Amino acid sequence: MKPRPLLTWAALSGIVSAAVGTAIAEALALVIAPASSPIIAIGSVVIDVAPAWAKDVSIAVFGTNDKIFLLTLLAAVLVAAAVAAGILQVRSTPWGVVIFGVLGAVATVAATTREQSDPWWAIPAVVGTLGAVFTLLRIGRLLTHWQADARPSSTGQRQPGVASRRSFFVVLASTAVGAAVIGAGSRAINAGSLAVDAARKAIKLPRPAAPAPPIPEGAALDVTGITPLITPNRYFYRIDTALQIPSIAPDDWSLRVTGMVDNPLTLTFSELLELPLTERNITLMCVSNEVGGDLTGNATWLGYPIRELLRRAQPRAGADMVLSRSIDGFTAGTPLKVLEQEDRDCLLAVGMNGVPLPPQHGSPVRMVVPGLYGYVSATKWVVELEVTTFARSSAYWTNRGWAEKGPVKVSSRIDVPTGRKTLDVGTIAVAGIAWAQHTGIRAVEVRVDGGEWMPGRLAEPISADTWVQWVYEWDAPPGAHTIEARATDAEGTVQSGDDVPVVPDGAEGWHEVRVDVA
Ligand SMILES: Nc1nc2c(c(=O)[nH]1)N[C@H]1C(S)=C(S)[C@@H](COP(=O)(O)O)O[C@H]1N2
Ligand SMILES: [Mo]
Repeated sequence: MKPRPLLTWAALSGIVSAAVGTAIAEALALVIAPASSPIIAIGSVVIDVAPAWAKDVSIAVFGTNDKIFLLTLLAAVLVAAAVAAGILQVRSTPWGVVIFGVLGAVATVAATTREQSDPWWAIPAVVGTLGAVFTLLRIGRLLTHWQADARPSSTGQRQPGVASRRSFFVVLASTAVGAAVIGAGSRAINAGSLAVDAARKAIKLPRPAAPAPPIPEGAALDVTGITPLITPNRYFYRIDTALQIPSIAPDDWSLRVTGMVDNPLTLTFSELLELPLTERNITLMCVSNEVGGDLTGNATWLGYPIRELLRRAQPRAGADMVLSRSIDGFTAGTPLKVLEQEDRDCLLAVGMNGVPLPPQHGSPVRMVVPGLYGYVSATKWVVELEVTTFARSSAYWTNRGWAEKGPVKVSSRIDVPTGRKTLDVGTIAVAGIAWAQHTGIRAVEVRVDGGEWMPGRLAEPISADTWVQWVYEWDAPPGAHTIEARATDAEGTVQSGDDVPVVPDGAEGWHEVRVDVA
């Protein structure tokens, strides 16, 4: 009869073997490409194939921590598979090896089908899998020896099996520590890409040829708790499909203008910095922003007007869309007309609030388009502008059920009061922001308990491309109340009160806050 192996040790052998494979893969990804890491490649595939509702649910539940959730989920699946592999293997079946083989195959396919990948990207997954299998066989053998030594001999005496037990634990522990150190270290470097970070910090942004008009005196209202006019970079919302932030050294970056143009061109980073740059305050907005949500930010962007670049490339007749492509494969489809508009500052941005673009906001170059939601316009880590047609091409989110065109809808948000604590009877500042990028805001009104709409006071806008602060001085009587706000844009369009969800082209509805006054 075969001895019954200790399941716990078998399971642990499986986990350590998987850790070895993962560590080898991460270390090899250091030399091949950060995005060839099996964890990142599989996670990126999951993100790309996940249905649109899954994105909405995960953003709703985890907010900008949705990626940590996905990685945790993947780690849990890997650990479960490794436990199964370890247990099946010591039971003298080949199933442990088979499980690792399947995981390796999935990782290989994922890595070699990513944007920008080449056949070399298979190496981390393939060699990592071999490492995991080798470790599993070796530790499994040591475990079997120990178990065999510990079994009663034919004379009925138990052999102590001290030596075999010791070798099992020494190998298991040292392998685990080695894998942890190498794996965690490589992962940290892959995620951070230190050299690229240093190169980003060394970028010297030129002074704008066309500086942003000064912010008017009365643009910021003196109301505690209102959204600050400019969003500091570290508080700026981040939304993208990138499980690992692409790291592009400025010297390696270039932008190609391709497709239906008479004069295809390539622009390098140093060429871009030598062009006359424009600086503008522009409010960026995510289509997934719920009524009252915070997926929006306002920054001072520095960049080159995209219309100038298009003028050089000379789009052909019939083209009506620019498909901008990120280095990681994300695409956005922007109407060519919008990008060519003389009076709209669509930027190929290199600076954000006075510093080179932070990595998570698209370093070294991204697009910023006033008046369109980010998913159709604000491509980060942008490397190509393909001039094409809406009939011929479609972009990342359009392929997943979102609208082809994404103009920002006129909207407003109540920042204060928050409704979290009871307010004192008397004058209360109801205040917030309103936006209708590139059209501008004409009015914000407030009503209480479904009564008359009362005009709020608008701050001085920075420009039509930015949000504007507003306040309504409310003489609050005691009791429980519901406050609502609605904005009207400069063309007279009134913010809709219909309850419209974010899919497919942005939420509608009036933001409402319930307060208690005593
Ligand atoms: N490469 C890339 N660019 C992207 C995205 C993305 O997933 N990948 N998401 C877009 C979306 S949906 C939005 S709302 C904005 C958000 O920009 P931010 O993260 O700098 O706030 O980036 C846009 N650019
Ligand atoms: Mo977005």
